[in-house]
Amino acid sequence: MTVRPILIHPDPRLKKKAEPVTDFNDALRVLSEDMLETMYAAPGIGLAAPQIGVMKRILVMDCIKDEDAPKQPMVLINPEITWASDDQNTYEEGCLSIPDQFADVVRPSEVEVTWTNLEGDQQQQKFDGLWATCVQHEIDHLDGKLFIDYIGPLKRQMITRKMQKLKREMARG
Ligand code: K2U
Ligand code: ZN
Repeated sequence: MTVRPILIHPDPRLKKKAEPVTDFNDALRVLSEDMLETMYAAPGIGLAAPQIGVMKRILVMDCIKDEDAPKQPMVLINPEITWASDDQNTYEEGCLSIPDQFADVVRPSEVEVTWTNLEGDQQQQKFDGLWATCVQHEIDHLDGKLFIDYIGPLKRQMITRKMQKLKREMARG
């Protein structure tokens, strides 16, 4: 298992649409394990493959925030939202690819998602609460969409400039 580096916005790979997964092989299993290890190490409650530079439609989630509770890791391959509630929730979102920046994002409070699991079986589940926010945030990543795409252009530009400065400083080491 390997903790992989997480791409920081702005990065063209974070704006590209990821490709459907077609090979359910051991490499996919290793990728999902690396994604879960990278997510827990961040720490985070979700991670999408494009965030580690892999342009494949796979995401991992574990929105159990209580450290003492048992972990509930989920691996969603080729996920699709098949239903979304009219009722909406506002959540102050962050992103592991846009560190230390937060903004209120309004999303449907409940979604139904279908996906394929690592065994290649079709799954379907309704998510609500933080799980609903997280799965929508991660599926957005698979479509090259970031939470800052939901905020005004001025705040988005300010955040992008902060990240460009951060990357320049990181490059200097
Ligand atoms: O995709 C990511 O960048 C991981 C995101 C997932 C997420 C963002 C907003 C709301 C829910 C999930 C986070 O950075 S994981 C960090 C985190 C931890 C607890 C609550 C919210 C976000
Ligand atoms: Zn994110």
